[in-house]
Amino acid sequence: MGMTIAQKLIKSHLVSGDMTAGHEVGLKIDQTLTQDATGTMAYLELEAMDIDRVKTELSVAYIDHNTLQTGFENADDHRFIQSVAKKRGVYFSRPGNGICHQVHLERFGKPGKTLIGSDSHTPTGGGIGMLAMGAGGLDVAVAMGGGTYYITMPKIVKVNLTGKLSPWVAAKDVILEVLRIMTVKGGVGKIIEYGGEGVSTLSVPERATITNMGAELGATTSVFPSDEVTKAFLKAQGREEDWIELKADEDAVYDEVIDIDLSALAPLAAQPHMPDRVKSVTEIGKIKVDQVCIGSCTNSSLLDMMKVAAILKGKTVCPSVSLSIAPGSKQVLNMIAQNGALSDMIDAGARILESACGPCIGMGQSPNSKGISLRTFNRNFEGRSGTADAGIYLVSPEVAAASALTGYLTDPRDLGEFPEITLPEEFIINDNMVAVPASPDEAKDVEVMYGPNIKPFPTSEPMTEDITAKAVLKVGDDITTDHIMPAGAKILPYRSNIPYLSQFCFGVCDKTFPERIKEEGKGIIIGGANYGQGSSREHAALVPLYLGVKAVITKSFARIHCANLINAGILPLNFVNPDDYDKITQGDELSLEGIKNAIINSAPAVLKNITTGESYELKYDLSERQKDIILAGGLLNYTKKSM
Ligand code: MIC
Ligand code: SF4
Repeated sequence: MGMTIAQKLIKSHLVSGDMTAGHEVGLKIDQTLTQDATGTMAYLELEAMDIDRVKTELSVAYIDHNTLQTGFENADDHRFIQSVAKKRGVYFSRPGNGICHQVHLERFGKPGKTLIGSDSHTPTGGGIGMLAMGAGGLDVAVAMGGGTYYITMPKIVKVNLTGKLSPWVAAKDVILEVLRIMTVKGGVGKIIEYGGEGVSTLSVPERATITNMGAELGATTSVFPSDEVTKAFLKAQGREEDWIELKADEDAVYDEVIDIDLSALAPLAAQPHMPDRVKSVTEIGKIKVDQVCIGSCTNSSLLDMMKVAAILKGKTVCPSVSLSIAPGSKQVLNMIAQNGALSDMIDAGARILESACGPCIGMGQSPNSKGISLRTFNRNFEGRSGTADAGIYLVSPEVAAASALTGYLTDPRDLGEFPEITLPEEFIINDNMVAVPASPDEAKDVEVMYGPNIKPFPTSEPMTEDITAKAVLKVGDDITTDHIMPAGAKILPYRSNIPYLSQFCFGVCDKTFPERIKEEGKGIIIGGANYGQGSSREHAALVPLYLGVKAVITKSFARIHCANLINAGILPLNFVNPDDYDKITQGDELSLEGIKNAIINSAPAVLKNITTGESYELKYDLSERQKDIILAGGLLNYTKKSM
């Protein structure tokens, strides 16, 4: 039987397990990336594992998230990461060099390779035929040390593309359409593989927009074939030798097929506060806009910037709109500086930001009260922008630029003739902002620099026989990691200080949560479906661990967060009967009697509600390896034990 691209990538990196959907497979990881907001933890973990030199083919540490330096904290973290990187054999992409996913695609990614990154948008690399996945920092640290990365063998969904995008319709509209069809829960346990004759009409940056935002489907990753288009892109990056061809076999069998006719798509937007609340721009209508932000790892390529500049050229941003633009990398910024496109943006009144995540993670540019902000980003979760009552719409660069000019949500097709942009045959290549690590000899003398804000991460204990605790918090469906552990300019500088961060845990849902659980000393969280969607931040598990969360019981989990809970030694459980969720009230006294033995013996788990006298059947989806991790009290304890 023929194979899909995803199956070929998995097979060529398979270390353990069989490739039956639902079974655990262990994969060899060729490349890793970290960013600074998750990187401090990842490198603290690497240090704790006492790994001398990384063992991957390539590991890169990027500084792109915490670049607003309003105190010493972020700069100290950057210095810490730079020093560990130098010592342990990791390339270091300095602040200013760009957003990790954009730079990695341009300069380092290779078709056919595996990549894990401590950032959920690592699947961007799927745009050039990599098996690229987001993971918790600890999993990335283990992979840097040469360890295996484990996933549940996903089902493979083919998105069959036909036709060609019409003028003013963008790659962003393709992924918004996939989100509309599949929803933010629809990709869990799946790899989304793009195929069909429409693929060849999409450039690499367009493919990368699509695989990037595939993270919002909850998918393990997304992948495109590596073809002549990929080859041309790598050649233009001076890396033709990195190209290999990668395509699905003619007789490959998929678990599901979704057909999308590119020619039939129209400009779309995701409405507040979920990336799958998608409607066409015309259906939503001409809502007044206060702010437009263009950039992020989804839409900050040279192609995107050139389109935006062409739309803005010779015009003025509407007086009631603030337009900010962050080109995705130094390469992009430098190229638009040299070809004059930057000047067109500046002339129109755009506020040019550094090449970093910026407003996407709430690092500045929070909208006004009740503000409407159109963003070319990938997430519009409540509160993420830094303004609690703002409404964020996710759109293409075309819709964003057109709306910045008119002051209301605008279908760019109203603008008239579409500016045809073609990618250059050669990009400007200058990797001078990537610091090469010290040689093993020199590394001995490199001192790792810790700042006073870097606190040890919380320790966890081996699992107890029983767990008895209150349902200290009950939340609904689609709880994101931005609910559990918010980001933003005020909180992000404390990513290496778990005790400080803990004051903000679940701040979006219930500001009293940290105080209440501290009073109890421990607790169980009750959640709905798709609990923990969004970011890879292991802080969303480490902070609850620090506060005393022992178990999280939900209707279902998002992949990366569930792995992070297990790594932290917090037990993830699901209701066998989802209706039992309704029978638990926040504050109920709960008991998981004999849970340790149940796990050891693969016996059913039962939750007793001491307050109501009821019992509910629970299930857990843990491999033997994951059981051992939970029993040991987390991956760090488990790794130390097995060393
Ligand atoms: C995000 O887009 O939510 C982030 C910020 O990039 C996160 C990582 C983090 O929280 O540091 C992600 O996507 O994993
Ligand atoms: Fe950065 Fe936003 Fe991309 Fe996350 S989604 S990596 S915050 S640009």
